[in-house]
Amino acid sequence: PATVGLLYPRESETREVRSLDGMWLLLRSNASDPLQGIREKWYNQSLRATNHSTILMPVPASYNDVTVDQQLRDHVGTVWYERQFFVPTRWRTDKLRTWLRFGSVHYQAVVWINGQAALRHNFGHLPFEAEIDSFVKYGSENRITIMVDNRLNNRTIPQGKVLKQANDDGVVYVQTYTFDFFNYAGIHRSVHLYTTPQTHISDVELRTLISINKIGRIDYRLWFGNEGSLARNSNYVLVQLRDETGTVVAHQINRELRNGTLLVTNVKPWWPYLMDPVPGYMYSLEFLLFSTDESDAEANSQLIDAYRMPIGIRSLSWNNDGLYLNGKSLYLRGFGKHEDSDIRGKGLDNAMIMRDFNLLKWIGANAYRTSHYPYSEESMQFADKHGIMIIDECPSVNTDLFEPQLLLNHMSALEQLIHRDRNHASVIAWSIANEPRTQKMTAEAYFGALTNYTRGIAHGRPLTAASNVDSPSKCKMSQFLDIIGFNRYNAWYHNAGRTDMIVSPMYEEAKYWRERYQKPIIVFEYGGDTLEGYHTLPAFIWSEEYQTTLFSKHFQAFDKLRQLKWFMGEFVWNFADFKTEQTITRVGGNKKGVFTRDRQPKAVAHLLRQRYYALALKL
Ligand code: GCB
Repeated sequence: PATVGLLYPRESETREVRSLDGMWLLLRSNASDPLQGIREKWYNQSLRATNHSTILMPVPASYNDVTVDQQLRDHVGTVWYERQFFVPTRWRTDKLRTWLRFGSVHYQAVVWINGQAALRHNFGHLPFEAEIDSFVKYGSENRITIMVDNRLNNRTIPQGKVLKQANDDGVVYVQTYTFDFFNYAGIHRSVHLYTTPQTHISDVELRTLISINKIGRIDYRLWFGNEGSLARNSNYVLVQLRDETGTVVAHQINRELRNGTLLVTNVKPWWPYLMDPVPGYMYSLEFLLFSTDESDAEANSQLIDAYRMPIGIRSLSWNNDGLYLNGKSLYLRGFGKHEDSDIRGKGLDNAMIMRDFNLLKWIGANAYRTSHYPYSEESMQFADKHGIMIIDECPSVNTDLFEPQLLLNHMSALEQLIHRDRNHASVIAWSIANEPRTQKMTAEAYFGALTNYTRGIAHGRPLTAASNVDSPSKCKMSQFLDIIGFNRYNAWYHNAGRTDMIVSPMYEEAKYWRERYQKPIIVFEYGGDTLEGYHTLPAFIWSEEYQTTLFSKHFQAFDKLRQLKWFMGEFVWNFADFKTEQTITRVGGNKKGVFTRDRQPKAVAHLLRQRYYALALKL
């Protein structure tokens, strides 16, 4: 679909990319009147020209924690953003197409260019774009206006409920939700303006494989904008693979234009961190679209479009006992994470991403789950580059009230996620949901249909999900999955304080899931809230000692489970502390982090580091 941003915008000799990040204007609509801006037609003029007061707001960032205004932090409904931009006349004279792309906006976005509705999108955490040539004024100033609506209802992914409540000032709308992270909103990731030629490469799909004799195989498929102008005898694509030094190691001239296969001898496979001295080896794959003069073939070729992308070459396979990368069985040492930090909320921050990857490597992890929504494209590129494997989760969390419109939206969220991330070497599985209410009867038909659909577009990856039903036999979803994941909080939500009740329940439960479904088993969440600097001896809940004891007991269970070939990995909840909605069970947010919210280690980090390195190096 035209509104789904597919290829990451990259500069080349035929493409320009401009950033629209920076300071935008923000205007909050009346809390009791989310459609105020539509009625008053705020898109028709600058927000400054309305008689409401605007503030400056950085993009990318969540708007909630930037100001000291409680109403903005807790706002339910719409806010409007605006900025000006220029489009050079040259883009028209050169007959370029102009695209506007949002990395993500949470949750619903409607975009106007110079007062004309240009695009809309309905999910957080996923990119969207549109061609905007017909809306822009070349060689002069343009205005972009966007309405962002953060309301979640029983058909959004994830679900929520907006309640109308009486308060001291009259009535107020309150957003409620059952998931355990703050519903940050705003323009969360970068905004780009970019160009392509009229005829251009519009989408790329890759699959890679490594055969025993060190031959790498890349199967690719291409799509083009303005496809009708291309013909077999007057166009071709030069496909070149370059290694990290820039040397062309494989190339091909493709006159079929659509599909092709590239073979690489002596390939350097993509390996996860600590599985090889050179993890995350990335080649660059280059697609050069040419037009030729029929009379003399390639000699007079003209370059039409050039697109280059990083690519890691590896094989991925699975069976009922495990997941295999380049033929080697994987044991995942990982985390559930969040995109969350002070002030910027869920706003993209490359320094934070870099810090997180440095910590992941410091601690010896090799994987994380993008709990509970797709993470930034930039972080996916980092994961490729650092050899960190990704369980890629769609934004469905605590799904309830399984009904047809929700199912369609859930399918769409998965389609958009897979479409965006299918070419990443780091992605080893799709997680279709976190803790849906799968004990309900209606969950069975829902997940049957959802997995059936997703399997058709899964692009060589297994399907998984995180279940938390208390008994495997009651889960109406797991029967449809390739890898069974479960979340369990022994000595926290179950038997708080009882670190003597971890090893056996964890071991027995994993075996129970296995017996029931005969699939590989992974623990996606375990942990306990811990206030950094709070020490108790003997260990007491919320102390650093308690977290350390709780982890070490889990390690005993995992070590027993590792003797069984189907046990695939252990993911801590959580990598770092993160913000939640206000509740009496959360002091300043969820504190189950191994790192604090500002990414410094708690005591348990050192213990986990010993374990993860020992596992990696098979000590
Ligand atoms: C869970 C959820 C996660 C929560 C966590 C907790 O099971 O999947 O989103 O943050 O428990 O700490 O309660």
